Amino acid sequence: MCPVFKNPIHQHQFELDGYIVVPDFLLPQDIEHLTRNYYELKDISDVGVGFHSTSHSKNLAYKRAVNQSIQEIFMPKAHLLIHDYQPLVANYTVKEPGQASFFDFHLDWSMVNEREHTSLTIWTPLVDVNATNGNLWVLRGSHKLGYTLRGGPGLFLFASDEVNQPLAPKFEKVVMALRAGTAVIYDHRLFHGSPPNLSGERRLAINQTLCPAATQSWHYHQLSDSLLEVFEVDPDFYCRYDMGTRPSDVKSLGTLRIEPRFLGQEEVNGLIRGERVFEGEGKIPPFS
Ligand SMILES: O=C(O)CCC(=O)C(=O)O
Repeated sequence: MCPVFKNPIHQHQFELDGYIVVPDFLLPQDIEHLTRNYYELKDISDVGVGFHSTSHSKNLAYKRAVNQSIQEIFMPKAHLLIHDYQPLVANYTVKEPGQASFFDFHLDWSMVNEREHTSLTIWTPLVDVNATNGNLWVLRGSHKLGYTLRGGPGLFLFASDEVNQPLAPKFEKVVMALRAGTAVIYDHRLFHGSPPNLSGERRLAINQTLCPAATQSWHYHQLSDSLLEVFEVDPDFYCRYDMGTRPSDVKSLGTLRIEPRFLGQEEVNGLIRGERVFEGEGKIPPFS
């Protein structure tokens, strides 16, 4: 696979751990702008409870406006760090105060053919985050678990034969305490999650997803326990798509028969081997 990062230290860390941490990815004025933007664009159909993301909205114009306004800020900064990658979709992830904002360990959708390419997310909180207000957790090194396929409806997680079962506790859970504007850039094969926001304030963060520039994005849709359909999708698909439905306005590449081997939450959580808090130690200079 082609290297993702321009800086070999970033690349080495990314290959080893499945993520890197970039302090000061956003400047204070970016944080202020993106926070104001969330409230100015705010969609009235936004569910507004527990954990919610602007990607859950049914309002296409709203999703496109969110996407564009985030990409304008994120992509020039991403290009300083990352080789030739294109934006797929960007959204705000929001945790309202309360237990319902818990988002347990999971994997994001596959967005490319992961046999050949690496897609990723730049996750950046717009407020300081810690164990109380819904910071990010990652399972360090879990991008090496083996080949999986992920997609909709919901967040299905199919594990190939390369993923030995039963799963053993072998990955360290890293609990990130981060300043606002710090980016966690993670491989889409990396398990991550976030605890509930038990503070009294809303927690805002941003997800920007990317894939290599010359690469076709794919979306996997589950038709039955043993059948997936694969679609070639353009970046705007991720705004247009009516979640939960079979994609209708993109090219189908055909179906893929699989031996049902789905990983449940209990098995995923069984991968955790201990816990460590990351508070910025060993951080890598941002744009060197
Ligand atoms: O914003 C968060 O707390 C986590 C978001 C997340 O894990 C996701 O959108 O996949």
